[in-house]
Amino acid sequence: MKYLKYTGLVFVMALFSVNLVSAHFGMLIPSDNMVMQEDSRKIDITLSFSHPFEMIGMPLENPQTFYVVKDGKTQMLNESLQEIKVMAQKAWKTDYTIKRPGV
Ligand SMILES: [Cu+2]
Repeated sequence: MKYLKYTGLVFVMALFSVNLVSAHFGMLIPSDNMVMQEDSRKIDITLSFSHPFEMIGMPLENPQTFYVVKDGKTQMLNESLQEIKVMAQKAWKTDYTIKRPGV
């Protein structure tokens, strides 16, 4: 019985790790994850789609909507998106200027 339980656990772990490694992710990565007082207020945001653990890129089509919401107000960022390549596949980039803390 003890053996069975252990086998079950290993099986669940194997299932989980296989899922994690073969999973694909939509990634939105800022060039700086903590903007301090003395840092530039302008950050780059990269949008991509891939299997990052295997370094396999997949094309990300131009998003229909891409925006920032602050105090219930929506700022559209679609027009600022520039096409780039991430892991040899179509991806997007934008500059975003932070105006004040909390944005
Ligand atoms: Cu996938």
